[in-house]
Amino acid sequence: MNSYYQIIIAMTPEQITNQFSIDGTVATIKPFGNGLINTTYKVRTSESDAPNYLLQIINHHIFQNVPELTRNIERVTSHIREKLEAQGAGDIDRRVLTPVKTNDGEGFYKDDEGNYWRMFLFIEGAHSYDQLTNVKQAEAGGRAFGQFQKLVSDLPGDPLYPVIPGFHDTEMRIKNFKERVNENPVGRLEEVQQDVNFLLERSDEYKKIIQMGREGKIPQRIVHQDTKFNNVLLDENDEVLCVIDLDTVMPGYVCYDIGDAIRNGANTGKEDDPNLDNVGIDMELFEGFIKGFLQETRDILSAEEKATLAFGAKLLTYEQTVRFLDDYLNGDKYYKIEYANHNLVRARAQMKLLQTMEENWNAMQRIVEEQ
Ligand code: ADP
Ligand code: GN1
Ligand code: MG
Repeated sequence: MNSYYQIIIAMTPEQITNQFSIDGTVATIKPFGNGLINTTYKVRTSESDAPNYLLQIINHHIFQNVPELTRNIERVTSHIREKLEAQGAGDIDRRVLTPVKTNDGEGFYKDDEGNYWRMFLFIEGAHSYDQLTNVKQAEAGGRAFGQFQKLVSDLPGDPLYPVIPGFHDTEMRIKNFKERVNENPVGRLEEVQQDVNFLLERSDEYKKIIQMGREGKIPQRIVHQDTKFNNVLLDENDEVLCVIDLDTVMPGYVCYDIGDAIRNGANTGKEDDPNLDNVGIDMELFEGFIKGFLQETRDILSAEEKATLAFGAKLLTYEQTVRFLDDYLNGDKYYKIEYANHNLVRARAQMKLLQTMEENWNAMQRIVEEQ
């Protein structure tokens, strides 16, 4: 099987944009952003009064039910828009993603090669960062996902469709990982046996959240589930505009969102840092994320949920280590890679981050308790 991110595009970019109901004339279409899953382009129009657009190929190997995925995003974005309108908020086109329909009124266009395309209004004057540089940004990141949580907490109607079933179900991730280790499909196990042991020694500890959910101790909520800092758009003054990349918005537990935000954002190094000396939990950024998140969500979280927030950071870092190593053992099918052992470098950087969280565990818990 080929990798999930390899695509064949036979149509010209203009033939694609012609399928969508857009204003203005397309001037340029250029690759955009640093996502690991979808393929993204910025579409500029020539007229000064016509908007620019964001064009994406949805990775349908990963998101296998694109119609339901699209319906989730339509429900979530229109609910947020209605709430912002009711609150009298200004600048709404920059405060929530606006999906663009095809000429047939659909939310996506499927080409003859089987690629699923979609468009959003391009949010102007916004930027996202791959890495944070200060505590103000960490608080903004925490607030962004806290606000999102509040905005979607009263979404009416049926539960959202589980686009990737068990996305953060650690029990299932561990089960799949053990199977991959046993199968050793591309013969890479020997080289990573110590890393595998490190993860499996901890497997029971990280089943806790799924077990608490099953026992009814914490509620399922609508959560974002992919809370990387480059999925937050900020304005010129680094104030929050909105969160984007809504593909994984579905039922889950609240600690997933703050946990993944900290995993990604409160690291002194990069997610794929080859120099492990750079990698570690930055406790000031950790505190910033927790503070910003609780500012927005204090009133809606139960005491039990609040008590899971610091654990969420360890949990999502553990899970991400498992996911990167699993993909490495599987021959690099899921994540886009830039060089041969990129997934192994990523896994080891995440493992180092987890070790530093374990070392700082008491302080992490205290920070949450003091908020
Ligand atoms: P992926 O799932 O591959 O991460 P994203 O939806 O996050 O894809 O998009 C990739 C990048 O494009 C984001 O990190 C952000 O910088 C930028 N981006 C996404 N949507 C918009 C938008 N509507 N307006 C402006 N920039 C956007
Ligand atoms: C992927 O799409 P992107 O780059 O925001 C992944 C996340 C991982 C992240 C690691 C659908 O996020 O779960 O945490 O890479 N998204 C999916 O960088 O698997
Ligand atoms: Mg993204």
